[in-house]
Amino acid sequence: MELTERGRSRTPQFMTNLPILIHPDPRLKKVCDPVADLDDDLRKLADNMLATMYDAPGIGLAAPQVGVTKRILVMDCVKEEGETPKPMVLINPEVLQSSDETNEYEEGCLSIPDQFGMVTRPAEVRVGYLDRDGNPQERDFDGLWATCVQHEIDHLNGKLFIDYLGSVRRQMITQKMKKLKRERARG
Ligand code: GNR
Ligand code: NI
Repeated sequence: MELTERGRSRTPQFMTNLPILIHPDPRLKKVCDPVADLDDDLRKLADNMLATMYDAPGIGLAAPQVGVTKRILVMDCVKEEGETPKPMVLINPEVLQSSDETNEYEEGCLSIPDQFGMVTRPAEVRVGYLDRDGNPQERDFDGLWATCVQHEIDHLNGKLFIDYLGSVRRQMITQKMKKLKRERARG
């Protein structure tokens, strides 16, 4: 496996990369279950999700993308090389408030490789969640962070960015992904 510069610099050896599910997959369409108690296994899962995200590389990752249908997401939208990374773990996240102002962003998804589409979302959101230590937090996100956290929370509700596109474009992307999966399965 080839590590990116980000992956090499940020992924300690003891963390593991997890395989990322490709759309279409029934696990990507499920409404995920809330985390009832945050134990060491779930903390380890979150750490492995961060390692997987940095290695991909991506700016966010939701548990269903690695086959775990629980309400856990990780993200780090610090994009510039050389800037201090800001890994975040959000458990049971909930959007508490959304701005009327919207942002349009060309979104992609690690579960829909190499496909992109414009999605309009609230420009700012206030999100409540439990952090990695199980402490309740409330935080305002804007810019790319706001887009990303809403994209990830959508995953926890079985929703993908292509669900915001027209049905013709969505079906075309889905057909491409089916073909990609067939090719990968053949090897
Ligand atoms: O890495 C990712 N980039 C991205 C770009 C625009 C909007 C959302 C995202 S999230 C995506 C990683 C991913 O699929 N997370 O679920
Ligand atoms: Ni995604």
